[in-house]
Amino acid sequence: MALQAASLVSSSFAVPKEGKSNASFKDSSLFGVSLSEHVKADLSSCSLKCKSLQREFSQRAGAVRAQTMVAATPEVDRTSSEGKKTLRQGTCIVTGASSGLGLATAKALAETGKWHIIMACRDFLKAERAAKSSGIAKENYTIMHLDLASLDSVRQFVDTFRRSGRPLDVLVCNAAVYFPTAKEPTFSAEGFELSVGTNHLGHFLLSRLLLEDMKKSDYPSKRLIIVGSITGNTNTLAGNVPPKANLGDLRGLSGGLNGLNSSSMIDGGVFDGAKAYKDSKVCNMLTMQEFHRRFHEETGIAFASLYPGCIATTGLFREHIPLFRLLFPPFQKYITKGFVSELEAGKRLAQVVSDPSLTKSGVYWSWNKDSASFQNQLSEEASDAEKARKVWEVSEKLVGLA
Ligand code: NDP
Ligand code: PMR
Repeated sequence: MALQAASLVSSSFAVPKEGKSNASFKDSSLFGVSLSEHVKADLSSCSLKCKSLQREFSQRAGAVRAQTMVAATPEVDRTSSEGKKTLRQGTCIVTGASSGLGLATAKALAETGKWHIIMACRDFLKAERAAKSSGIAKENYTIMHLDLASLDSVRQFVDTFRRSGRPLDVLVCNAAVYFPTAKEPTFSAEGFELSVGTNHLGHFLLSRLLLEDMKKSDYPSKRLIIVGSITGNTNTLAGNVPPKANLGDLRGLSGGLNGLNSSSMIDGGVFDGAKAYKDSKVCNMLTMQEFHRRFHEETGIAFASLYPGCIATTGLFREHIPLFRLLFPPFQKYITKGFVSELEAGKRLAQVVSDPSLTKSGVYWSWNKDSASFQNQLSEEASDAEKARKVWEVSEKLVGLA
């Protein structure tokens, strides 16, 4: 199997009070309000010293080129021809680097020459084509198979990465799925509702396992980053578009999100794909803070989440109705003014990876209209330390770490 091979190697718009809305977005509605409703939106307020060996091999299942790196133990500093000490090339894993934000980030980082990107993707061929067509130099990336909807795949990815001999300096948890029009839940390999299973649980296991690798790295500025979102934050207008994120008492998560003996929703409610996505983003943001509390002091690793802006053109909206996909980008560009291009969003995430001014841990980054980064405020729920601890403990059990 090709994938196996790869794995080797504002405001009249009424902002409802937190937790009071139970309206939900279905395919009969657009932008979160029923098409029959009036949109009352006034938005005004609103180098590596490593020797790299690339093995090219073709596979029957589609001439897949898999790259594996055989890396010598790198030194943090190397001496340039002018005799100056320079930082070695860093290694950064980006999940879901085959499109959208992940791809743009991989490109932005690779272009600096300072990073080797491990593109951790579920579709090897797509990732290879994406890397090539966006012009990422061959020596600056390696594709490794990772399907976050399977915990076995996550473990296998970690093994593959370890066998590459590379150090791990930065991990970017970027991949996500969004099923806004689904009437029924779908499930991951282990039977978790697919959006929380992929966006949260898959990344939770991945980052927990790879923390050990990051601890070993001698890189001076190690970072673990998860892409959060404004839509999971109910202290914003965007976060108040129904259905709103709400993890409740975590009864569904504790039950395994399997839709059989437990609800497929974290709060134990009826399945709603848009809410499941937003809930998963709250888990992402809580996870980063819990990582910070547990490991920042000991490891020096900076743990952060971010909202890069509304990248309304990405594949994230592939499951949405065509009318939404047509109108969402102009809506975000001209009405909310929250739109950001993939290129710009990629630069923002790349900043969180490597900008010397963004080393703070336990924070949530956002950008203002002039594209300047600032430390943003999370919603009450997304900054609830007790909830973060509970999400962490329940997630540990679900992924087999406790
Ligand atoms: P895309 O759909 O373009 O990118 C998502 C990536 O995740 C794709 O590469 C996809 O792979 C990958 N992916 C999905 N499922 C899995 C899986 N099971 N295993 C491995 N990889 C998987 O969307 P975006 O670029 O917009 O999303 C990137 C991040 O940005 C997400 O975390 C999203 O929540 C966040 N975000 C996006 C915003 C936006 O406006 N677009 C706003 C705020 C946050 P494949 O190519 O194979 O489908
Ligand atoms: Mg939202 C300042 C206003 C703002 C911003 C920045 C976003 C971002 N959105 C805003 C406002 C509104 N949106 C308003 C007023 C509405 C109702 C008309 C609205 C609707 C809406 C829908 C239906 N918005 C959406 C959807 C989606 O399906 C997207 C979503 O929730 O995906 C989970 C979405 C988004 N709006 C955003 C952003 C960034 C998204 C999508 C991406 C994400 O959170 O990951």
